[in-house]
Amino acid sequence: MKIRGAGRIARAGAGAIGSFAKDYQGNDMAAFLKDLEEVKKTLLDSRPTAVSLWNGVQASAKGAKEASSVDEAREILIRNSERFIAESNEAVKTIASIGAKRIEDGDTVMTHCNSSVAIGVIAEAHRQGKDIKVYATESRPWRQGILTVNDLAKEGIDTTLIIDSAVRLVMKKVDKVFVGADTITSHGSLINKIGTSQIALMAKEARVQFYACSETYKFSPLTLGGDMVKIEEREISEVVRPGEIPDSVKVFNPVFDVTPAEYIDGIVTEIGLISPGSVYHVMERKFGTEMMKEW
Ligand code: RI2
Repeated sequence: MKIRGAGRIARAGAGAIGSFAKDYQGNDMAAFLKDLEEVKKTLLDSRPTAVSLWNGVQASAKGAKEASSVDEAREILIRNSERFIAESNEAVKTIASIGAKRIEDGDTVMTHCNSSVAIGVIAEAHRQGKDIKVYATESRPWRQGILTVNDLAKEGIDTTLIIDSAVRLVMKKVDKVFVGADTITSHGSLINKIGTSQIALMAKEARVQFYACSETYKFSPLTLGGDMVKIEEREISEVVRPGEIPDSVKVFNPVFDVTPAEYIDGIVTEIGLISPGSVYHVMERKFGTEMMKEW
């Protein structure tokens, strides 16, 4: 939780592979590959839900096995990692400019949790001179909404913080919802911070457009192979203080939820605004049919 946001987590994972390669001492290829596998496992086990981490780590580690020496493998990994980080930062900027076009002068926008990509879209619309208002949810239990309202206020955007349970009441005033993504599945569902699916449901009921802002490395090729996305559960101490409730009461603290494709009007990516139904085709192009078969 020191690093928050699926994009930042992916860049940190890629950077860690790069650092491992830079610092590695030794010339034995078999030992290098074994150590690399251990590093990958440690990184991937740290956050199970966001596939961005998986994609960032895999993209950075790609080609190591084919190298003819440890030095060559280290160079490949360092290059991969730098490329992933640069492309990831670039994608955030491109999404901001594409997504901002969906926001019109006078719009009221809602966002949830703390997504640097969704904030980028909203901030870009504001920079373009559009007069916009934003409602941002508190996002219990970690209250990342506090980060969001600080980010938006710094940009000079008219921002209102609401508690999560005020979403339905406020939805009447909202024109569009923009949220981030931790993972997008092969059938176009969105996995994002807990509460996102309720917001999408309320947006649909109120005929409010709902957009997910997601770099394509948040698309999960693993889901194409039938894998389920593991929803991270966290400590009950995030929800209640010690002694506050009897021991017999269970606490369930899931961190993410699933928004089905039919609640999503569009996914704003660095390759354009796409429908949830076209996720498969993007995956096919990005990851390659052969590679996808292996997964
Ligand atoms: P960016 C965050 O969760 C939120 O769910 C947010 O929507 C998503 O990551 C994407 O964030 P967490 O991974 O990449 O911090 O848009 O728990 O910053």
